[in-house]
Parts: sequence; C-alpha cells; structure tokens
Amino acid sequence: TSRPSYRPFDASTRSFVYGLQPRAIQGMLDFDFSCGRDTPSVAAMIYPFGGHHIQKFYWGTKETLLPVYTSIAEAFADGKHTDVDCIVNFASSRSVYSSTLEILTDPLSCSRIKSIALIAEDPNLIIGPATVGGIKPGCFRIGNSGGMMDNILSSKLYRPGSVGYVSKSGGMSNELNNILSFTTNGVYEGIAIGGDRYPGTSFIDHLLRYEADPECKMLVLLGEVGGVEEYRVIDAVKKGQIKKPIVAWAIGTCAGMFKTEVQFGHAGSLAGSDVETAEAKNRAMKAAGFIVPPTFEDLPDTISDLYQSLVRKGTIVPAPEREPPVIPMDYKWATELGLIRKPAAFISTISDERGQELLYAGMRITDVFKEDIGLGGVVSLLWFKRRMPLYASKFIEMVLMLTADHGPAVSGAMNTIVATRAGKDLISSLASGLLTIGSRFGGALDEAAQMFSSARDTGLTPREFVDQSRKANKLISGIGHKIKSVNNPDLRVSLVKEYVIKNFPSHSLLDYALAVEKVTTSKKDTLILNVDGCIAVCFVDLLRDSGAFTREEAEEYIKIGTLNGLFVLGRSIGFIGHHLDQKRLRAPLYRHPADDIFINMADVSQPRVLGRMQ
Ligand code: Q5B
Repeated sequence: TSRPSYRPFDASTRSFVYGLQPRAIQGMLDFDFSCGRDTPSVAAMIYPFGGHHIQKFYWGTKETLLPVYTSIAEAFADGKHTDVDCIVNFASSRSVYSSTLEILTDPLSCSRIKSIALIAEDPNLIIGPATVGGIKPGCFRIGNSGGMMDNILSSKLYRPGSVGYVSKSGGMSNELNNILSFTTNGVYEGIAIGGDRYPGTSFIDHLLRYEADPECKMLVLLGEVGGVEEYRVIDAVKKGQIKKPIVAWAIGTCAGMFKTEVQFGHAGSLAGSDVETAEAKNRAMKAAGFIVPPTFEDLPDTISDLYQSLVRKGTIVPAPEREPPVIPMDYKWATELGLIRKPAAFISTISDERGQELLYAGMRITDVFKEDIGLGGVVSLLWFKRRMPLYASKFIEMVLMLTADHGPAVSGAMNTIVATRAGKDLISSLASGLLTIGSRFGGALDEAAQMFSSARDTGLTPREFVDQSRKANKLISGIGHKIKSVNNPDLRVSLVKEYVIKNFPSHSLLDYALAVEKVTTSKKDTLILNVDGCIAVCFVDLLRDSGAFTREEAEEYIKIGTLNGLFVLGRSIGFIGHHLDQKRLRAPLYRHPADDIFINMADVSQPRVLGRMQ
C-alpha cells in the first residue's frame, strides 16, 4: 500500500478479522458505510473450524458476502486479497498465541500485514492486548471500538477531526470520543493501548505517529495510575520529538484517598512506586509543558481552549459538516428499544421455551416431574391447556396404553411393516402406518363422538338412531369390528367401560352407546361398540361432565377433531415397535404373492369408438 508508516489506517485500509465475530464485523461495516467508504474494511474472516464458507452482512441497506477462510495461508493464496494489510485478531487468550504465530510465520502474511490489532512484532504496529482497539474516523474501525452505531454517529466518528488521542481503556476512549466531539472538530485517530501491564505498543508509539502525521493537529493523552509509560512521553516532549500541543491527564488521582493500595480495573493500573501515582504523573507532565487541567472535570474546557486557540491561529481549519448516511437500525435492537413493532405471524398458547425454564401451558417442566403428573397430565396441558382431575389424566394414559397396538395384521401395522421392509427409515415407516388411520380403521373417534352425542342430544332413541342411520345409508362410526363380536368380546372395550363406570362422575353417553350396541348386535354380533366408539363416547362424557371444561369448550373439542389424536398417539407406539421388530429381524423386501390377487383386466388393445350412430 502507499500509506506512510505513521498512518496505518486510512479510508482504503482492508483487514482480515481472525475469529468468527459477526456482530463486531457488522459494526465495522456499519461504521465504514457511515464514513462513506467505497469498500468494506473487512475483506474476510479467518476461522480454523467449520471449513471454507461464506457469511452475509449488511452493507448499508443492501447485503454483501464475506468469505471465511480456515487459515491465513488460504486467505492469501492464489493472489487473493492483495489489498489487505491489517488483521484484527479476536482470538481468545487460549488461542491468541497460535493464531498470532500463524499470522507472523506465514510468508505472505508476514510480508503483507502491517498492523495487527492485539498482538504483533516489529515492524508491525501492535495494539493491545486487552483492548477494544482504536478508531480512525472516516477510515477504519478496529472491532467494537467506539461502541454502538448511535454512539459513533453522535461522536461524529464518521468523519475525521484534528485530535489524535491515546488512552489505555476502551471505555475511557468512548468518553474521549464524546468530549472531543463537542469541544473540538473531533477525533483524528484514537487508540486504546489496552490495560495490560506490558502493552504491545504504548502511548509514545502512537503519539510519535500522530506527531509525524500532518493531518493531526493536537494531541490528547489520557494516562492512568500505574506503570511509567507517561514518562516516556515526557522524555519525548523534553527532547523535542513531540512538538504538537498536548493535553494530558492521568486518571486515578483518587487513589490517595484510600488508606490501602488500590488496584483499578486494569492489570497495569496499580502504583508500584510514588512516580507511578496519577498525582505524580500529572505533576511531571505539567512541569514538562503538557497542558494539564486541574481536575478531570476540567478536561473538556482545557481541550476546548486549546482547540479554539489553534483555530484562531489557523492551524486547524474546521471542515464543513456533512450528514452521515442513515444506517438502518437492526431489527432486534430497534425492537429492544421499543421503536418498532410488527404483528407476529404465528400465535402459540401451549408452551414456551424462551425463559429459564420450559413451560407446558404455564407449568414449569420441573413441576411437571415434581408433581408427577404423568403422560396423561402432559397431554392435558398440551392438548387442553389445563390440569385435569387425576381420574381424567389416568384415563388418557389408559387410552394411550390400550390403543398402543393390536397386532401386526391391522392395516396400519401392515403398512408400517411393508414400508420398513422396503427399506424406509423409522419416520417414513411410522408415517406410512399413521397415514392409514382413517374412518374405518382407528380414525372413527371424532365422527363417533359427533354421531352419538347429536343423536342423544336430539332425543333419538337408540333404535331410532340405528334406523335413521340405516335409512341414510350411513354406517355408525364406532360400531362394528372385523374380528371382535359379542361372543369374542374386545377386552380393551371392557376395560374402558369398567374404568369409566367406576371413576367418572357421569357416563350418560356411554350408557346411550351401549343401548345402541344392543340394537346393532341384535342384527349382527360383530356390530359391537368398538374400541374407537367406546373411547369416543367416554371422552365426550369426560369433556361434558368432568367440570374441567365449559359446554362450549367441550363441543369445540369434539368439533375440531381432537379425539382421533388419542388413537394416533397411542398407536404410534405400536407402529414404531413393528418397525424396530422388522429391522431386528432383517426382514427382506415384501412382495405380495400374485396368486393372492385376482387380476381382472379389460382388453383395451382395440380402439373403442363411443356413440357412433348406425
Ligand atoms: N355394518 C369396522 O366392518 C368395520 C356397521 C354396520 C351399521 C356400522 C365396520 C365399520 C364403522 C367404522 C369404525 C373402527 C369396517 C373400527 C378399529 C381399530 C382396531 C382395528 C382392528 C385396532 C368392520 C357387515 C354388515 C353390513 C353393514 C353392517 C357394518 N358396520 N351397520 N353401522 N358401523 N364401522 N371403525 O366387519 O346388512 O350385511 O349389508 O366401518 O367404527 O379400527 O383391530 O382390526 O385396534 O386396530 O367388514 O380395533 O363395522 O363389516 O362392512 O362387511 O358389514 O354390518 O352394513 O350389513 P366388517 P361389513 P349388511 S375399530
């Protein structure tokens, strides 16, 4: 690049970001856009895990793609990214050593990279460790320096000013950005060298750069208690290496108010000797000709006075202000601030996993187990959004248990088995079985509930109901079974009847259905109240008479088709069992024997002409 060494960052600086830091990168790109840069300051990311891929970011109101490479070598290979000369290394302390070594030892990286935020070696510029980095208004932002975009905009960091500053802390840098935005024409460049006791570069390195850079007109040094870095600046001023006016303050003057030694936030902010105290540093800087305010509170006025005098002298000629482009606010942030709203596309009222604990209809998952509500209780919560009486949730469990399977010969199990033997996976085989559930097999509950309850509600006697159905050529759902009969009773139905008669407060619809069964079995002994029908009428009794539902709710659950769900849920257990069974048996592909299929095909080999008049 053609940049002088004292100016590592300008509006064409391009960088690699080491580490996956999408938020920080978006912040850098938003800053770039606000500065009016033509290209994003981040060219690519380096991340050793997950393979080479691409990530998407906003570029103003549009979007742009950035590649993610697995190594520096890969990033620079084949003549790529020749414009990159800076690396912002976000690697954690665990991996910062190896990643920095990679940057420093890769031959291409070694020759091209001029600055590394956090760690590097001569002749490169070192910023950090333990820093947010720095900012070059209008040009380049290292990582998260400068804070959120609203802060960047209000501190006018989207365009250069005339003041070069150094500080240790990122937080205090933000404060300086703010102070300089209203006391001067703003920041020319600001670097936070980091709170480490042994920073890669120190105040003096950056102040000497600012001194050499003709665009930087005045200096600000915000030092702090601990270390002797401020004295190196004092020496430079005394030796005439720094001639530009410099406002300075060492933070931590309150340390003297404490009886014991005070360690401030940074690792290095501890006075090891008298000269390292903030008081001593402020005295020494003042004596060397720095402009040192009486207190930190006076710092803005002191900076302002110096700035105004430089403007009067013509050293600084403030440029006309320009409005930064509008950066759209991120949707999430705008929502958090309560600035925007949008109607939700979905409404859900049964469960919530967003908080600390999963909730089923408002009940914490730990309470589900603490109160031992069982599977029936969970179904009550997630299907009916309420706790039901114990006998009711036990009834649900009973239904799930006794519908779990009815042998391999029923149509749903057959289809599961055939699908499994065709090589399908568990979910496909299960789905194949479930899709067989219909009005004749296992899916008669809803219609049975509806038919029996409306017949009884309209005052039909059981015989009238049977006759009316026959007249309408309509089979009664819940009546009839392929193999079960009066003489070969379905014991599942007996169990349900027994439980309901013993435990339910009312079983009037069951009684009505049993009276209907008397009529139908008098005609044919297989026309029993079957398992679907029995469960259905009992569930209507539960919905209507348990006291847990209003009448409207009970009718709605019948109308919206809830009850087939009981068979579907229960029988899924059996279908999965049949799938696993076939897998275990290594059952081969099934082909139905042709002699078991009567094939009756019409001969269509000759053209057929319809409606020809003779
Ligand atoms: N008739 C279940 O048919 C079956 C009549 C009827 C009035 C009726 C049939 C039916 C309604 C649907 C229903 C659930 C198809 C069944 C289940 C789960 C399962 C399965 C398992 C498990 C049986 C003979 C004569 C004819 C018909 C008359 C028949 N049904 N009249 N109302 N409902 N029921 N499904 O035996 O005069 O001779 O022409 O559709 O409730 O799926 O274990 O297998 O756990 O897996 O083939 O238990 O009843 O009798 O059709 O030859 O009829 O009875 O009109 O009269 P079938 P069909 P006619 S439980």
